[in-house]
Amino acid sequence: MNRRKFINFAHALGLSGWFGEMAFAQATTIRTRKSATTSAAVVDIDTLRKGVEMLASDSASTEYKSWMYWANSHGTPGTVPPAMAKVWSQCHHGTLHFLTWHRAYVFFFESVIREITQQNDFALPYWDWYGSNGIPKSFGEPTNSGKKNPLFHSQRAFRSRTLIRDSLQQPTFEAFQSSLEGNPHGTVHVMVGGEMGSVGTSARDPVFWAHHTNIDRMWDVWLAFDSSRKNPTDVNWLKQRFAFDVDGNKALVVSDMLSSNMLGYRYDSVAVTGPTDPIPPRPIISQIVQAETGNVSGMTPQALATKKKVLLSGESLNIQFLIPAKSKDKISTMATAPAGKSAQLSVVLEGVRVTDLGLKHGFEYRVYANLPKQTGSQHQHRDFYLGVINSFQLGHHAKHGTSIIYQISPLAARQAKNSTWSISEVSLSLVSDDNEEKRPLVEIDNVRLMISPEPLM
Ligand SMILES: [Cu+2]
Repeated sequence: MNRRKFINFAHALGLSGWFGEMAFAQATTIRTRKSATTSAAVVDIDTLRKGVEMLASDSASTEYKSWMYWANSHGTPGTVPPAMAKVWSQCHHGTLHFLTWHRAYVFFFESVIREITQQNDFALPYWDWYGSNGIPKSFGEPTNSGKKNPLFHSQRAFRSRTLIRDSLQQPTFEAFQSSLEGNPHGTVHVMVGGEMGSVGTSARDPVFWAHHTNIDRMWDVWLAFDSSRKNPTDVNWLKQRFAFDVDGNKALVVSDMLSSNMLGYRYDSVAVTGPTDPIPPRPIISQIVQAETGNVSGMTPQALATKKKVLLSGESLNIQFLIPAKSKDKISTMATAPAGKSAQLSVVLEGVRVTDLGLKHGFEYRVYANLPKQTGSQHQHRDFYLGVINSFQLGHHAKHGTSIIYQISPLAARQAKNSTWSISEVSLSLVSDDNEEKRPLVEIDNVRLMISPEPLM
């Protein structure tokens, strides 16, 4: 029962004033979700071990209290039987409900563990990937006190990758959420690899729950940063309801989950620690394209340059669009004007497809605009960072190809002001931490430098 409902209930019973408040304080337990690597989390980790084992012992995946029911609720690699259509393969990715759906999902899973283990104080431990190195031991070791560790998963191919904190600097919920979903969220999925590395199987790996509990924590971290941070107020967003059982009784409405407190839990910390994001050097391998800027008006969307057939391996790649000297002023005015005031500059990746090897191997590129050849202390990561492309988010577009659009203008305006952009070129850097892999992981039909009267997305 949440606070608002209790207070209404108290009023109905004729309870009011301090008595209602006191009864509320006693009736509601706020449980604490703890970092998995702290000693405070030991009891919860033991409970989770027991719970996972109990869920796994029920082999009927259509049972609410079975391991595969919860894994399938997130995603399945195969087709969903009609009877389960409302509850399986429900995860929201790339939508405005990435954080909300996953908050509800984690909440109901946590309640199931609490119920079957009868540990009323249980709260899910989280994996603080910013503050700690690698998978927490409690999830990463095959055995625990001489017995098989239910939180371990043998199909992991853990590879370390760079975690970006820029999402936490985004001023709006929408921008925060979409940035967070790429990196760190998708990055950690790819980093763990194995079943965690693709949407259809990720929740089969127990570390999924510690990962998504920390993603949920990031929502609290973002809100706690300062009072200007606000959740959306859109009515349709607020009234969205997510159900997790076939009868639709285990359900939550977004307006009832706007803070973790509303759902009866808190986090032991909303601080983010760990090193800040490094600005990578501009990749050494460069593909150069001459831009055609002859009759650029900016009145209709227009490609200034196209690089055809780009193959991405694990090596970092820079694509350089050269701007002819005579057009520098014109392009610079267009690219650095505020949105709505002049034309906007974008880079569009068309026909992005993952190769079979890319699907199997996993990949991530951090995408930057106009990376300087040498970085200095005056540079900030967010002045160059556009986002990430990784196999977790691209996995389901693997075969048919998809388009990705990056707005260059807002960054270019800041870069021009800081004199880090020379305007004789626009460059797109795809930075990978996997330089050993030389075979193609991703194919792109066209990489275009576009100018248009409005932002393309
Ligand atoms: Cu996820």
